[in-house]
Amino acid sequence: MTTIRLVQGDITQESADAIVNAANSSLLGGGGVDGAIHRRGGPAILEECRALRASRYGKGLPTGQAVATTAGDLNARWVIHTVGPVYSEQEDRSALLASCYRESLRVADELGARTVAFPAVSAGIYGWPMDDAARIAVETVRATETEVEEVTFVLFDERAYEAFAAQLR
Ligand code: AR6
Repeated sequence: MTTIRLVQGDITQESADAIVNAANSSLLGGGGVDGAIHRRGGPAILEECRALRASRYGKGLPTGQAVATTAGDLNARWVIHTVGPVYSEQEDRSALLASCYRESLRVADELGARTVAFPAVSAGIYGWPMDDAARIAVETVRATETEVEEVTFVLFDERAYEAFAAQLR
């Protein structure tokens, strides 16, 4: 059984075996959590991302997939980069968002990570409505078979925290 915890705050201050980044397929950084992780984690993360682009992901990391790098100066052993879908009103992309959580946990299992911190993937710049993003996140983690013992959702503001708390009630 995986325990789910909620924390309100900045994920770059969290300690966990693995911290998940809401990246984009370029793996070369951006705004939001991605920017914060690269700023606080330092250049080692970007260096490894560039190497991954050069070796395995020349066309970018596909949406819904996940890949790990070092965590640089963060209080973690690894950063797991996942690419959430951009929200669309025309098309149901929720399977891709669920895949981000499932694939991140799969990568965590491969690494042997037992504690994993997630942000609310896609619920910022990518526009996913927070209540629905929280539902997909919690349902998917609950439904995934994993060796990860503790998943912490680190929510940036009270609104996000409340949306996740409602899913756990
Ligand atoms: N700690 C925890 N949560 C945070 C932090 C933080 N330091 N900063 C922001 N959030 P977003 P996305 C919240 O935009 O929607 C980037 O440019 C934020 O309030 O970071 O998946 C990437 O490179 C929101 O609730 O990720 C991509 O291009 C949630 O984290 C694109 O943004 C996710 O917001 C990805 O967009």
